[in-house]
Amino acid sequence: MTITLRRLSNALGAEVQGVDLGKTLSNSEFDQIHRAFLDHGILLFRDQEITREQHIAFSRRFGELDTHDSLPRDRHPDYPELLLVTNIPKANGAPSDSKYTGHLWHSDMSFTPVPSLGSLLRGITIPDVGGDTMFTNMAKAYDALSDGMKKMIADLHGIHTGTRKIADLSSDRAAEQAKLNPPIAQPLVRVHPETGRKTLYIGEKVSCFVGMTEEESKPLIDYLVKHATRPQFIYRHQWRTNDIVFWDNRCTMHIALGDYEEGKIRHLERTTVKGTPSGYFLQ
Ligand SMILES: O=C(O)CCC(=O)C(=O)O
Repeated sequence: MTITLRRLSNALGAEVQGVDLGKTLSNSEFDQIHRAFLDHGILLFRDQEITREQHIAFSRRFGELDTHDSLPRDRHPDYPELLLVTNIPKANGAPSDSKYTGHLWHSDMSFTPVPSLGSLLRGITIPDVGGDTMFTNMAKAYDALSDGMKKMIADLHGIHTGTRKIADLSSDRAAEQAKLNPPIAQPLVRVHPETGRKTLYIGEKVSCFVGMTEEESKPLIDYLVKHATRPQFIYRHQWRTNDIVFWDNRCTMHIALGDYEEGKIRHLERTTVKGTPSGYFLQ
């Protein structure tokens, strides 16, 4: 296979062409993909008509896979390595638990002691219009801060929760999530373990900073999220069936826009590669 790259935006992302993820990649092909992942933060593979097993096998080359114990309602009943991101209603007609997955800016598994290295999301059924995902480059966002701001935030820790939009939460799901995933403190500035670059680790699931009240923290959280999501740091992905998007959770953040017509089916499946342990519990 001859692998070529096409950049997706000025800020981040590259499409990898000439790869069939249904086949076992040689070490040299894997190394090229791994290098591209570190260089671009997001990789897009189009036209990958692969099975669940092949999706899992490719993902596993990047590290141990999460079995989604922190999100038990959303995992595939037969494949714990797959997380469902679907609006297909349940058999009893109730709304899907993952209908609103990702509707806040976040980095995957930041609310757990083992935040994710990267996620591989496969588009299976995509609305004809919309249902896009936006990604932002958190290394560039960090670099663009003033020296004064960098100094001020250097030692802060954000408290991450698994909470999502209120409209999303049935009260039993909220209670279950809170029990499974107690609030965890994560450094606001992290060093990417493979590139050595500093990155901002913030998002809309951060409730406050350690040692500060929510009222005190909110203006800074809001500022940093607004700063990190400026257009110059963004790539907006328009999904097609059989796309696989692989993002680096250590240096990017993303949001599912929900910009599609109610009633249209949107079904994707995700593997989550485990990262290195990070953060500490408060109690
Ligand atoms: O559905 C999407 O576009 C993104 C889903 C998401 O945020 C996630 O899998 O973490």
